[in-house]
Amino acid sequence: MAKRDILIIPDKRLRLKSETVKSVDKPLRALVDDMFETMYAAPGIGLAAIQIGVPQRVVTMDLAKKDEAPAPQVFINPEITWSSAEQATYDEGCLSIPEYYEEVARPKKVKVKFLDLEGKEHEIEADGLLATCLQHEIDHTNGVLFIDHISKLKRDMVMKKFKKAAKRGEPVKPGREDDVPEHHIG
Ligand code: K1U
Ligand code: ZN
Repeated sequence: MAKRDILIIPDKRLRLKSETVKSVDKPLRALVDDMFETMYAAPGIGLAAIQIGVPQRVVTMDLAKKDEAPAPQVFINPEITWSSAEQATYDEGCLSIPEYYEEVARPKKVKVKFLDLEGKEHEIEADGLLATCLQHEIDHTNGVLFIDHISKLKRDMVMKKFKKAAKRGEPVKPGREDDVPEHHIG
């Protein structure tokens, strides 16, 4: 197992459309192990393989709360087969856009088809944070970022800040304190 570096915007690889996984084999399981190590270390609740520079349609997730036992989940070739008309809003973050949070409206419920680590197909109906996180991660597999769902004005401001930091080789510092919602602090 190895912790990998997470790509940060404006890295162009984050805009790639990832490839369908052809075979659920040993190298794929090693990739999943590395993704979990990277996701837990970040820390994050989800990760798409492209965020560590691997353009394969693989997603890891763990939505367990701090006081709960770990609940790792893997989604290979995840695909949305149905979305509700009803929308829900969530204050989203992204490990590839550190320290930036913004409200995003997405379908409240989705059905998602995927393969597990044995190559077995499943279809689940997701609601709440699972629905939000699955849509966020499936977006990553298609080269879409959560800032693509916010206003152009806000997106341009974020991109400008990260491009400037990348040029200077600096990490991006959090902006105003009210950029980060209270439940994400501490
Ligand atoms: O894909 C990613 O960049 C990971 C991202 C997943 C996500 C968060 C919120 C809504 C949708 C998708 C993160 O994990 S950001 C970090 C985060 O939300 C978090 C980290 C530690 C504890 C609790 C939350
Ligand atoms: Zn993300």
